[in-house]
Amino acid sequence: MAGDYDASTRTAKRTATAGVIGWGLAMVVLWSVGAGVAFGDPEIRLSLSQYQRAQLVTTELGVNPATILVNVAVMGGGTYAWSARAECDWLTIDPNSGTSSGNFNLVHIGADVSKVQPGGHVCNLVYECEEAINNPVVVPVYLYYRYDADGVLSVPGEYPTIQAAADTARNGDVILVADGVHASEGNRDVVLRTATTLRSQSGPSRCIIECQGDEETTHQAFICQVGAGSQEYAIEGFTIRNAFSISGGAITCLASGPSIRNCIFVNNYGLNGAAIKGGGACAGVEVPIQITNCTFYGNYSEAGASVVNMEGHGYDAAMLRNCIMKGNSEPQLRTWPVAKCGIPTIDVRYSVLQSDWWMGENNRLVADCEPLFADEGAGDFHLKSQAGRWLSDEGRWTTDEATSPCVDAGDPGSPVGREPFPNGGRVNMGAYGGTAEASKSYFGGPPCETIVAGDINGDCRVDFADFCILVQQWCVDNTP
Ligand SMILES: [Ca+2]
Ligand SMILES: [Ca+2]
Ligand SMILES: [Ca+2]
Repeated sequence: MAGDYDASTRTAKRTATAGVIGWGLAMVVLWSVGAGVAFGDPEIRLSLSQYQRAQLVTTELGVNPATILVNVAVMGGGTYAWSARAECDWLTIDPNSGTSSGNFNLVHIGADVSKVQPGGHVCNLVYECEEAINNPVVVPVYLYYRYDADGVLSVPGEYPTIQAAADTARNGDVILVADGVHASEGNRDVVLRTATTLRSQSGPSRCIIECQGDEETTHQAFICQVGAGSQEYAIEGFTIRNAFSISGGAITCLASGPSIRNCIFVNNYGLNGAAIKGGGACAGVEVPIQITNCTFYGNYSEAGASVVNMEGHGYDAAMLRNCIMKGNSEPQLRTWPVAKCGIPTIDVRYSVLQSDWWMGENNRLVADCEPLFADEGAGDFHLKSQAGRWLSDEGRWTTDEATSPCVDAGDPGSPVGREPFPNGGRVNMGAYGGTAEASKSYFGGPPCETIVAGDINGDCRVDFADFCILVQQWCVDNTP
């Protein structure tokens, strides 16, 4: 820190007074003499500037971080008293006053973590000297209070908010979010700067990011600023609703390609892209945004796309698999050419769309493939099934009079995951596909009472259909 003194305020003040008495010219002469003795107006000097991040870091619960040292002096040819104070209660300053005749005083800056919760914090440190022309000098001090032993940052168990966890997370960490409707500051407009997987505790029916955005106060859910070349990371198992944004979407990916899995996007609004928006720098993004088993319902964009809007993302921009889109404004998908970046691509497979504007491989239309949600008006996007549908509120299975065509209609190459038996040996489309809440496969009768070895799809027979699944998955190894 030492050796780099804050010259910015000095320059500004000098410019302001230079015209009055030719002070500027006089100073040039004095400085060029280089006598090493300070003349003129007294001035606070620090070995720290607002352009250097003063960081305090601790990784254990209740343990204060090591202090950092800051030199403070008052230059000006006399002896002056200075004092320092914090604009918060956790920042400690020792000593917090002194006198300087141009000599530097050493000050220890620290944090009392008993006054804060784990997470990221910032506090202004204010140095004052009444006679100084640059009084007061204010510098921000950052505190990273990371408490974690296992790489899983629990919200709110260990960190009060998702943002607090994200502020101290490292690449490869998991932020685990407890069930509930998360509507408060710190749980929306969350900026992710590290390749950290954000996961709900028990899926999208129980973990809701309620953005509560409107024209007056815009809010998004997550803004990914992880950067190019970062390792893989994911956003998994959330319902994200009621975002309202002008330039972004419910999830905005700035030069950043997360995997977005098992999420439900409901009633999000964005002027230039509603649910997911990709964009930012066009170079160096080698990882596309991978959107797998997501459900999009009732999202609306005026000038962009309601589901995925890509701008200048370079490379293969977005890949959708096993998704269901219904009741969104047109267009649902859109790419925008950007100078120098070319036109980004969106690749959609094994998904249900509501118009044929973007029909690709193995996609189907809502018109001939009505997804049969349990109760879309009430926000229940489990698929109807005669063999079994999970009732999240009651914690039990029920059956319907019809079975959704989205059951067992996902990519045969996608893992079936934790889908309960009978699962058809094939993943379902939509947000519950591949999870323990996936609707069961119906084969014209009640599920068989005993599981027969070799009956992969669960239709109670061992036949060629099972053999086909076996062949398709032959030698696939999903060992973590
Ligand atoms: Ca932990
Ligand atoms: Ca299935
Ligand atoms: Ca079978």
